[in-house]
Amino acid sequence: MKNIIDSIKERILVLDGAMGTMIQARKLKEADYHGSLFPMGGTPIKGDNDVLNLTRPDVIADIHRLYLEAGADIIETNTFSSQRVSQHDYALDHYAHDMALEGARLARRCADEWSTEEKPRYVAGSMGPTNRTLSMGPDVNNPAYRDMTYDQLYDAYLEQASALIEGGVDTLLIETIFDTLNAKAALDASRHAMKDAGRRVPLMLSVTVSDKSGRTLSGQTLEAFLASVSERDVLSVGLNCSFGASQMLPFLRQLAQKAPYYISVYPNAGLPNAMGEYDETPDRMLHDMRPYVADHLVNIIGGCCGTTEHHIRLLASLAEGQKPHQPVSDDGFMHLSGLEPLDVTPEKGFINVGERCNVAGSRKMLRLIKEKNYDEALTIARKQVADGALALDINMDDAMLDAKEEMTRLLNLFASDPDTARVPVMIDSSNWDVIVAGLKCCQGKSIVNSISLKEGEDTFLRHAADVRRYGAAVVVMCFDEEGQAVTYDRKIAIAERSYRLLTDRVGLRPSDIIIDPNILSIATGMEDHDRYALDYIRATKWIRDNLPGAHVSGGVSNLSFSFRGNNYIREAMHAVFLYHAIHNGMDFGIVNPATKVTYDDIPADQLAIIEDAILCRRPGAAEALIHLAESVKAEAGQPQAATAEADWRKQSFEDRLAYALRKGDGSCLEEDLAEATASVKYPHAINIIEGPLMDAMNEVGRLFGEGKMFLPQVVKTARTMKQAVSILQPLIEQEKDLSRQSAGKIVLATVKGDVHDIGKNIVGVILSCNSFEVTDLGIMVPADDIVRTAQEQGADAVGLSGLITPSLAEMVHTAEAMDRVGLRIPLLIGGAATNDTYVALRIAPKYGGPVAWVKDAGQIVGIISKLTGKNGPEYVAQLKERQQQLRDRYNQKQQSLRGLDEARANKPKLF
Ligand code: THG
Repeated sequence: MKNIIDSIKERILVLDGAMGTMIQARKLKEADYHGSLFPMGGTPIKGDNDVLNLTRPDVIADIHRLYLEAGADIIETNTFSSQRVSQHDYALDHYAHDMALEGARLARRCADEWSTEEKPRYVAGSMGPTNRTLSMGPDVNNPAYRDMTYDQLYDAYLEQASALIEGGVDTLLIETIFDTLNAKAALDASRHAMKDAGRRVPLMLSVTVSDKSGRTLSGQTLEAFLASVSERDVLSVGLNCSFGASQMLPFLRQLAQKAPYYISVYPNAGLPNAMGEYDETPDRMLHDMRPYVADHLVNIIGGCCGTTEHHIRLLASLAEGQKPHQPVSDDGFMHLSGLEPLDVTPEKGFINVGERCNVAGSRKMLRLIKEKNYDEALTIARKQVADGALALDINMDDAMLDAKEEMTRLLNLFASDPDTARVPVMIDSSNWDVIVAGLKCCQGKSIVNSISLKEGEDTFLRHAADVRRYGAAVVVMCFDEEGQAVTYDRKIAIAERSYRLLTDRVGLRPSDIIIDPNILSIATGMEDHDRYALDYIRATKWIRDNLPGAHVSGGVSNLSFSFRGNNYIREAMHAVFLYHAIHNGMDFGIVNPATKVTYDDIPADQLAIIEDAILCRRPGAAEALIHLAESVKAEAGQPQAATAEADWRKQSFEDRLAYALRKGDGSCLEEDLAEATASVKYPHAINIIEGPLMDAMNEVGRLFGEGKMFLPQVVKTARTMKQAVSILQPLIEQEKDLSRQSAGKIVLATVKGDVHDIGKNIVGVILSCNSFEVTDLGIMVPADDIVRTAQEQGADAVGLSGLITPSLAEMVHTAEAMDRVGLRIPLLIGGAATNDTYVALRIAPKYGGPVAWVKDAGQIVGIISKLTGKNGPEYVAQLKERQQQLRDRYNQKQQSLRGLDEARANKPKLF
């Protein structure tokens, strides 16, 4: 029978629809999930869909059959969360393997029942992203913190992938990718599982874009994502979940234009409605999917959340006989990435890599890391990017530092700063463990700096295999068993030997190889060193002419070590050196991006002397350069011209505060807030929060809504807001009328399963400024903790926050828990996922006390005061009446829709 690779070449394949929402629709009970395998009691496991592979396989098989019957060529195993990381929430870590194995066997059996020679059916082993993200930490106050390591996730995925392969899947589908680093761990584990099992299956990747900017949750653009996974043997890439089909079209187009793979798409049944449900009809979805097929953008189509066998049946008819997408061919160029892509094409010219985050190359960096002043270390990285660095070299090698720990911390910290994380990193260490630790922190495609033949071929090949494993590019230093190459002949001999080993033995793509033929110091007083620069430049030309695809790099500042302290001469030498080296093919360089001297700036007489020394054009050239250096005054350290970046300092303090928040730059907050508090416009510190700071936050909200900012940027903004508030806090305390009593006690929490707390933090601040005593339980708070705290504190109200759709269900759950213990205090609901229809329909009926929806932070004080004030009962009655109206209206609408559906169903068929 044809395998999936044969079939995908011939026609558009149909993937099945949603599993999760199909299971939900069956309204299974807690007991169904337990079956006879797990005794009732203990942690509730209702909602852990994958457990049904073990306890209700009949239900899962039923759904598989519906999809097969509807015409699906590929069915997905019910194993989206069958790994230890996700199962930990249900205390079922130890069953993860069995869930995956049974899930695969079940799907295999069903597919085989339906498979025929003409229409073979395939099984895709579903691997979801887990409930944690490696590229972003959950702690707003400690951006370098992560709640999971790469290795932990890798182990979990290895167990899952091995079980899926054992269960007989035809392909592994790494899906709903919201963080490329999670996906890289899944790819890494999948390949190892295949090797262990001795059976290779193709890999399918499916990304979910989380906002209108078309980026992943962790902030990567789709092109950056493609660069990150380019080194892998991938069958298809595509998009799933995200939004409905029509909104996904432009993003899928981008992928189809760039990706040298087959293309898949399986959208949700529209956008979630007020109830968090998906209700786009099959007809509507069919209509929205037409352009994908008509424009030949896809090879695999199917459905995600909310789709049913009815959707799939129509998609199968849509795909029938249509011409599939023809993947674009690989352009053969190097593609690096951070949050954004860096395409190393000939037009790019020269890639300057910032050298300043190197403890061995900067006294300041060393001091900052030793003092654990990471914030300032980050400002050095930011400045280099602002100065135009296209990538950043990072080196933590110092005898007094734990280089592995510092590399991990710094890369995680940099990853949390969207301006810095935009560019790829070059992980620089002479200790291999440090490099591997660094690679495990990067969602982008990074550069390893470096490997060499210094310790012989075995080590070289082992390191190179790691480079490939983690999907990086690599710098190869021209060293071999005999040491560093200083002459032209040895440089090119080692370059060639390294290149052959990497391309022939390791299978690296030539474009991922960067040769470094060693930039060594000239004019040191030793005649042997006179030819160093010239030999580097000649070797560069040879490499570019003879090793196709390979790039050439070097550490430029090495050249001028003997002129330390004389920055003018150093910079002039670098400019001249680069001028010639770039002409001869050098296309990467580790440099100080803030360099001010350019080739054209150098007076002719000086230029002649410097050029003579670098190109070794005449005897005595080095001496002449040393002489020149002594005669020119060191002009280093001149104040920098005001850059555009600095212009914002000239604006009003309101504009400066707005800028600081928008950029997430807290460096001038102290100064600007001092000015604001001294101004008569804002008599009280709280007025600054309620005025310019809230305005700026709203602006950020608007930009986010329009897709002009993406989530990591918003998180940074929130961090800056927090910083501003903590600067103002002492003043606010002072200004509080001391005789005034507490206005009430409020317990706040972001519900379980959700890590977002930007809005909630602002609510907390506003409440405390208005004399409420706030207990903020933080993020991911289980219902029981919220209930207990509210009881212990005798709280006057509880506020729940959530940004993602699943938080809605968790809020209902929390309301029920509050009701059970007899709480009747007001319950306030807020956050981007919420709306008043949902509150009225699903939350309010579950709780005996008043439940109010808080549209945004600005409303909080008004609503609480009304609820708890002297006309409280009246307000509550109004609130309840309004909620009843909302319920009535909703039910009426549903009824009329149902009527329509029935009318449609009964309509006699005319043709
Ligand atoms: N090839 C590759 N990687 C490299 C190098 C190379 N990594 C490190 C180094 N060489 C490139 N980086 C630097 C960084 C700083 C300096 C030189 C090279 C430098 N620093 C000032 C000095 O030492 O005088 C420090 C001044 C200060 O403390 O601020 O010159 O060749 N693959």
